[in-house]
Amino acid sequence: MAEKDIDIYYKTILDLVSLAGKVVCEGFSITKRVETKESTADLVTEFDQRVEEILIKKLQEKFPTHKFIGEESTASGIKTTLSDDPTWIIDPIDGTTNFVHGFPFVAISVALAINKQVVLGVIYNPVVDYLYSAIRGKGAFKNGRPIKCSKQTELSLSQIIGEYGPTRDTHILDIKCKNLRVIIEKVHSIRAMGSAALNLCLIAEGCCDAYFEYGVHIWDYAAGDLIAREAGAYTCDPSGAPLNLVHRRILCAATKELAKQISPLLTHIDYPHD
Ligand code: 2AM
Ligand code: CA
Ligand code: CA
Ligand code: CA
Repeated sequence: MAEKDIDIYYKTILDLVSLAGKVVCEGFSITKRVETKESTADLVTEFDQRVEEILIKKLQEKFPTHKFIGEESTASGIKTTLSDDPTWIIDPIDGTTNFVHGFPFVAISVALAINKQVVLGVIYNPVVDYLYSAIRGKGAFKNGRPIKCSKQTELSLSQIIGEYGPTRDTHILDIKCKNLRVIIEKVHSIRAMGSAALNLCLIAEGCCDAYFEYGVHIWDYAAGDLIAREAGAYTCDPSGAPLNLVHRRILCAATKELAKQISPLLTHIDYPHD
C-alpha cells in the first residue's frame, strides 16, 4: 500500500470525524429517544445511526471499492469476518450509555484495515475535542502531539481499567465481577468509564496502565489497539495469545511484564459466536 494512499485515507477520515463530531455534539446535551438492543443496558439512539450513515456514505463516495464493518449496520448474532480488502471499521458512538446520560466520555472510532491489518486508527471525542490518531509505524498522537504509554511493570502500582459491559447475562456478569474482584486487591485502582476506544487511548497517553475486556467487538478496539501499540503499549488476547480482532476480547498493558501479571489472574470468557 503506497504511503500517499494512506495519507489520503488519513486526511479524508480526519475531515469526516470532525464533521461527524458536530452531529454527536448536537445530540450530546439534549434529551434523546433511546432504544434498547440486546439487553436493557444495550442502548442506541438516532445519533448513533446518523453518524454511521454519514461516515459510510461519504467514505463510499470517495473509495467505492472499500468495504465497511459498522456497529449499527451489522446484524447482531452474526460472526464478524475481516477480508483482505480495505475495510473501514466504524463505531459511530463508542460510549452510547455515556452519551445518553451526558457523561463526556464518548468517541467516534474509525480504523482502516488492509490485508487484515489495521493501518490507521482515529478516535475522536468531540465533546472535549480530543483527537487520538495513529498510522501504522508512525507513532500515536493526541491533537497532533506525540503520546506515549506509561512504563509501568508493577501490578501493585498500576491503575487498571476493567469494564462490566452491556451484558446482563448472570453467568458472564459473575465472571466479569470475579475478574475485577481478583484484580482490585492487587492494584492502586480500577476504573470503568464505558468506552473501550477511549480506554485504549487512556493507556496510550499514560494515565492508566492496563485495560482488559471481554465481549467487545472489532469496532470497539480496532482503532484503539493500533493507537495504544503505536504509543508503545502491548496488546494481546487476555489469555496471553496474540490479539485477534474478531475474538471479542482484549488485554492492553503499558508493558508486556504487566500483561503477564494480569493474564493468569483472569477467568477467561469465550465468544464462539458474535
Ligand atoms: P458502545 O457504547 O458502542 O455500545 C465498554 O464496556 C464497551 O461496551 C463500550 O465500548 C460500549 O460500546 C459497550 N457498552 C454498551 N453498553 C454499555 C454499558 N451499559 N456499560 C458499559 N459499556 C457498554
Ligand atoms: Ca452499542
Ligand atoms: Ca462500542
Ligand atoms: Ca457504538
